[in-house]
Amino acid sequence: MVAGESGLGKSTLVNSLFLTDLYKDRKLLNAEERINQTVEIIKHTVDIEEKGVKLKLTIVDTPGFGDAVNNTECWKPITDYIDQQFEQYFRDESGLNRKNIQDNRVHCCLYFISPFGHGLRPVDVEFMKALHEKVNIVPLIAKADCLIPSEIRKLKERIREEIDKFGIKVYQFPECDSDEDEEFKQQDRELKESAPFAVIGSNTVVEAKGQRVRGRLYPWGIVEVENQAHCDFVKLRNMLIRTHMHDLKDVTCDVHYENYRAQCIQQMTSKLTQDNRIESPIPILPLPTPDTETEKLIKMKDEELRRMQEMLQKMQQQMQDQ
Ligand SMILES: Nc1nc2c(ncn2[C@@H]2O[C@H](COP(=O)(O)OP(=O)(O)O)[C@@H](O)[C@H]2O)c(=O)[nH]1
Ligand SMILES: [Mg+2]
Repeated sequence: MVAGESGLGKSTLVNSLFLTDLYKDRKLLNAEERINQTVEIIKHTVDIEEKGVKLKLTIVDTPGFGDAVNNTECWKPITDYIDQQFEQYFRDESGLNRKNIQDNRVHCCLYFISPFGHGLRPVDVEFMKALHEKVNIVPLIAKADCLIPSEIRKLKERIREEIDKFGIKVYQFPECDSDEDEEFKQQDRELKESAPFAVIGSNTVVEAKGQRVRGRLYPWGIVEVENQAHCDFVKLRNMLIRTHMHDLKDVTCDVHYENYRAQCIQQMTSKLTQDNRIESPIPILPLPTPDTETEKLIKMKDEELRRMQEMLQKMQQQMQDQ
């Protein structure tokens, strides 16, 4: 998932990251290839192949905030979306067809930070805090072509300090195994030192040194998206689809989803004990007399309780089995 202020290049980056896949059927990309403003949460599914392994990746593009005058709770649609995916998974997991669950949980959220400010803005802090218990946040410095290398270094440092200072829990790259080879360890070190990654997006192909590359053409030169001297795009892509995909999924499953599940179970249990229904048999209600609103409500409530009781029993059973 991508999130952050509107206009920071989220949609462009998503297209740059998975361009070959998103536009597989299109023949040529040209300068007019445009990205329109994103006005709602959009899901794209792409098939990618990594080292012979076929993967189905879902990309969630979000509208971004900042266009409205009032940005209070601008993260709400996004946290709601993440919760909905958890809820769906929770339902499926407690259902009968547990083997074929489609996992739509959000495993990573790329959070875009403006290159124009002096670090995090209050809205960035609030936004990330609203999300950090629910999803792996990977902060990014957007439009890194607007900054010179020393400015990027400073901004990265500043953001790292502020993330610490405000207690924002961004995704932590796991420790590298001590028995890995030296080259791998070096790459891992570089990856960690580069965070928050500074990225550049483009969906046009330009000619640089006789080669056609993804880049941005300025009157004074060309910025190449995949040139490691220009930005951290390649590091980010490798991290996402090669080196850390499994860890992102594991953390989502073991930490974020478990939190959600624990909360759900707690809520359900307290509701049931409150109503003192946990031990009581499921009441069989007489058929509702038509048009009585209260009876309808009671029936609905009972139906809900019955479902929760069932779910709870199933979960208790599952826990016992484990
Ligand atoms: N300078 C610069 N401009 C960019 C970059 N990525 C996107 N843009 C431009 O920024 C504008 C907004 O991009 P868009 O992807 O729609 O942003 P979104 O609202 O975050 O999805 C477009 O004109 C893009 O061409 C970048 O890395 N550097
Ligand atoms: Mg967009």
